[in-house]
Amino acid sequence: VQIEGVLKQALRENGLCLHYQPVVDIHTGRLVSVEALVRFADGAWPPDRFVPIAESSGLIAELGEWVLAEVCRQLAKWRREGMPPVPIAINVSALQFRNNVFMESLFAAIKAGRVPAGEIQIELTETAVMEDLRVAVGMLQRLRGEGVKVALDDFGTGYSSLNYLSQLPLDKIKVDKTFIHRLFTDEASRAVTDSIIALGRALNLEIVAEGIECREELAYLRELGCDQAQGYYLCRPISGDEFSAWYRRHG
Ligand code: G
Ligand code: G
Ligand code: NA
Ligand code: MN
Repeated sequence: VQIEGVLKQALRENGLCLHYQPVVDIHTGRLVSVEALVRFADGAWPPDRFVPIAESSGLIAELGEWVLAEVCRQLAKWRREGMPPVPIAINVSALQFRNNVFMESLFAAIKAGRVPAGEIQIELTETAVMEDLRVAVGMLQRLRGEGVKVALDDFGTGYSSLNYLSQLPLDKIKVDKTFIHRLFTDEASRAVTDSIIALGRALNLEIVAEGIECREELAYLRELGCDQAQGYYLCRPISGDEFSAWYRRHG
């Protein structure tokens, strides 16, 4: 509806911004990477409202270009400030992954030296890779070949079959936050979380728990053998400047 017009304007008039949410080593608390999360600068609409509209209206290509350019700009700014390199993970929707526009822009940016491949990571959902496994495997191999790490996001909410997971050249899986939220109230969520972690370990994948909101969740996941953690308890998504201050304090 009207979001489409507002988004189009925001894309042209610098009305969007990225927030960054740290992912830390669950044992040491040290920073591993940050996830980029797109926002309206004035907070007008949340991303779970406008990203789907960007997709249905065709603005997703432009949004993806903007996100990639902004990530490159931010990495360069942090580097100028003397910050040690921190990889930024970019969310890529199923549509963006399948229509290739974003992926080709990413490869072009790396090739042109606009960003070091090791400083970009990709987060994909199960739906993005499920539709055509053969094509997805090819794309993941290309990313891997460049040195771009790939995470399977919201893991456990899609059609996770052991068969496809073992065929995918992935680096990490992110246990969906809905399981983490129900860890101590729902036996089934705890069982699912336990088995996702066991599966990730068996396949030699890095395992990230997202949506951690309290100390008890963090401790439980550490005990279970999770590798990395992300969530409001550790740090909310914050601006690039706020993040460099956080990193200076936190290491
Ligand atoms: O930021 P928040 O936690 O509210 O994210 C809501 C949803 O929007 C998540 O599913 C997230 O993956 C998605 N999202 C956030 N930033 C981007 C982006 O830059 N590109 C795409 N495709 N999705 C994003
Ligand atoms: O789909 P994806 O996993 O990319 O979505 C990430 C979303 O999760 C973002 O909207 C982010 O703001 C949100 N998020 C990050 N940490 C927490 C948390 O601890 N609790 C909740 N409820 N949401 C979180
Ligand atoms: Na994500
Ligand atoms: Mn997620």
